[in-house]
This record gives sequence, structure tokens and C-alpha cells, in this order.
Amino acid sequence: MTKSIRNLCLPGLLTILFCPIVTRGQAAPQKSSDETILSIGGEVERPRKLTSADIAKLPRRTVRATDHGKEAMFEGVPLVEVLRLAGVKFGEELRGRNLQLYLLVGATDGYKAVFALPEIDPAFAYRLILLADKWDGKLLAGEEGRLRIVVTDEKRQARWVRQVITLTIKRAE
Ligand SMILES: Nc1nc2c(c(=O)[nH]1)N[C@H]1C(S)=C(S)[C@@H](COP(=O)(O)O)O[C@H]1N2
Ligand SMILES: [Mo]
Repeated sequence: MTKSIRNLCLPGLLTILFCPIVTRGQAAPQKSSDETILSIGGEVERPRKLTSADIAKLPRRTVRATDHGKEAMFEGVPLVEVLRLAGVKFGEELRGRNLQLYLLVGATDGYKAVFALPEIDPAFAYRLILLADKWDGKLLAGEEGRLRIVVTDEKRQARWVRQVITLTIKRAE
């Protein structure tokens, strides 16, 4: 009796044990889309690590902006949509204590810039702040990083953070 149970259980146990390894092995060829390119954290309901595939699923927008005195088309995801994934509150819910929250954008080279949440929220602001992954139809890469903030209608480009890797929600007290 014990032996027959063991005979039955062993293959099942082996399947359970090796299944994750096999699955990981099969996923290996898609490595680049498994890679986290953006982490959202801080005072959010659901901290998230996003791959380029996750970002590709979000609503996309294109803006014409002047970069280095030259007109260019930037394509990407409105920053507000990315933050919504992590449960950041906008619109009617951006009130009271939530108005003390702000976004700190972080880049690979250590550069950081702050945005107040109402600047990002289409319920407050007329302009769009984009998290761009394409420039004139080409994916951003190299020194630009994979993601770049594009702020239309701002006279200086200092908050166009290149090489964006973190979005952190913090609270001003
Ligand atoms: N990651 C990162 N982003 C950055 C900067 C930086 O040093 N690091 N400089 C900012 C400043 S001050 C300006 S004016 C613009 C310059 O953009 P450019 O390098 O495309 O000219 O990028 C902004 N974004
Ligand atoms: Mo600058």
C-alpha cells in the first residue's frame, strides 16, 4: 500500500518540482520583454515593476515637440496612465491628503526631477506629460535610455528626464 502510494506520488512530485524550471526555460527566448525597465514605488497601493511589454499595452499618445531646436514626434504613454497601474489616485480622488503627494522621477545616471500630481492629471492640467519610448518612430535607446519624460509647453527642457527607471510617489509634510 505504502509502496503503491509512493509510486503514484513520485512522478507527480517530480512534475511539481521541475515544472517551474521547465517553464522558465521555455520563457528564456523572450528575455528582453521580461526585463523590468520601470519600477513604480513609494506611497502607492500597488508597487509595480513594468517590462516594455507591459508599457506597450497602455494607451499611447504622440506629441510634436521641439527638441534641440528641431521638431520631433515623441510617442509613448501618458505618465498618468502608468501611475494609475500602481493605484495612484487622480481626478475626484486627488484631494485632501492626496494633494500632499508628488512624483519623483529617477534616472539611471542619478538625475531626478519632481512633478506635483495635479501637473500630471488631465482632470487638472491642459497639457500632457508623456513617458516616451519612441522618437520619430524609433525606439529610444543608448544614452537616451528606454524611457524619457516629454513635457510639452514648458520653456526649459530640464524636466525632460532621460534614462527614466523609477517613479516614486512621496509625501510632502
Ligand atoms: N537623465 C538625465 N536627464 C536629463 C538631464 C540629465 O543630466 N540626466 N539633463 C536635463 C537637462 S538640464 C536638459 S536641458 C535636458 C537636455 O536634453 P538633451 O540632452 O537632449 O539636450 O535633459 C534633461 N534630462
Ligand atoms: Mo538644462
